[in-house]
Amino acid sequence: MAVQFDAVQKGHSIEAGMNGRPVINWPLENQGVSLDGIKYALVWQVEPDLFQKVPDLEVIFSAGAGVDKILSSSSVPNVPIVRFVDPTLTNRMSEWVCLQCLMHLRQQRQYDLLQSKKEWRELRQAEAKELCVGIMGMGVLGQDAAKKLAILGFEVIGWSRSRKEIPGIVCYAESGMDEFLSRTDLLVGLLPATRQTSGFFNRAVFEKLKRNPSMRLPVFINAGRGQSQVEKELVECLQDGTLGGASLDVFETEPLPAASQLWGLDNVVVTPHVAASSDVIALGRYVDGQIERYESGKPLENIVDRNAGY
Ligand code: NDP
Ligand code: OXD
Repeated sequence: MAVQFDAVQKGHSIEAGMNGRPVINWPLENQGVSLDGIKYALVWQVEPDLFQKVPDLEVIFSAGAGVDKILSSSSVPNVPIVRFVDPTLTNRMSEWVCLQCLMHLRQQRQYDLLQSKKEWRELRQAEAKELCVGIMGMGVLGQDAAKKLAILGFEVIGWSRSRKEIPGIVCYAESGMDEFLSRTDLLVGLLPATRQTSGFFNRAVFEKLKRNPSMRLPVFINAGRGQSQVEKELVECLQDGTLGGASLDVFETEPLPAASQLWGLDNVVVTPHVAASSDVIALGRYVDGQIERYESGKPLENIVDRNAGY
């Protein structure tokens, strides 16, 4: 029996993917029901005392790829936490990242402005191969986006804690950060929210990016977590030309407050944390598959490293 706490999108049911496995939706349907004997929980947002109500829990499944909300709960028990890794999510993220890189390459925001003024004017057109996309966070999502951006013709480089070996993509580890930034026109953030990444994307980082005065560059594109960006400095950098533009799917505070200046800057794309929403049926199928593995004695996959925080 799996308990799904809050991972349902309205109108969709996780059960459709779960191969007949019984599911309790909590707390919507079962307030007051005992959760003794429940072994599996599927969670996204976590109430502070949630896990205390499930004494027999053996595995926690995250309804998303990120687990920061789960790890920030003070009551999280010492059981494996499995994050969601699935082609449906990975493909969606790569679509969003490629879309944003192409929008900035093709200066779509400026053409939108020209259209609003009924102005017929051609802007200088760079080719993808003239721009370097630097991806910070070369995990499941970063690597897939990197490969797809390379197919589109961009020069792609990557940076992560441990250096990766990916044909055709120059990869850096932590110590190579300054060189990585100095080569980057389009900076893509796909980092998890951890103690180490908190406030990471700040003025000091943006100032180290490659300068390219012929286009509105460099550009910051973030779909990792809002906690990794310092929005006050980001806004200032967008206003003083340190950054030529941004595409943001994640924010320090979500929903993005109406008072945020990010809503109104003309070269900033704002999307409401939808770059790669979890597909509910795929999520059900994934959790069912992992439970089947666990119950047949095989190791669970994509277990979170609690010390690293992702
Ligand atoms: P992974 O765990 O596969 O990858 C994380 C990457 O970040 C790894 O390459 C890791 O390095 C790197 N990393 C972590 N901490 C540091 C650090 N301090 N310094 C340098 N590199 C670091 O995660 P995913 O690719 O699956 O997902 C990434 C994040 O994307 C999620 O944690 C989530 O926050 C976000 N996300 C956002 C969504 C959205 O809709 N906006 C949807 C899904 C996910 P190493 O490889 O060495 O471990
Ligand atoms: C995730 C997300 O982590 O949607 O999966 O943010």
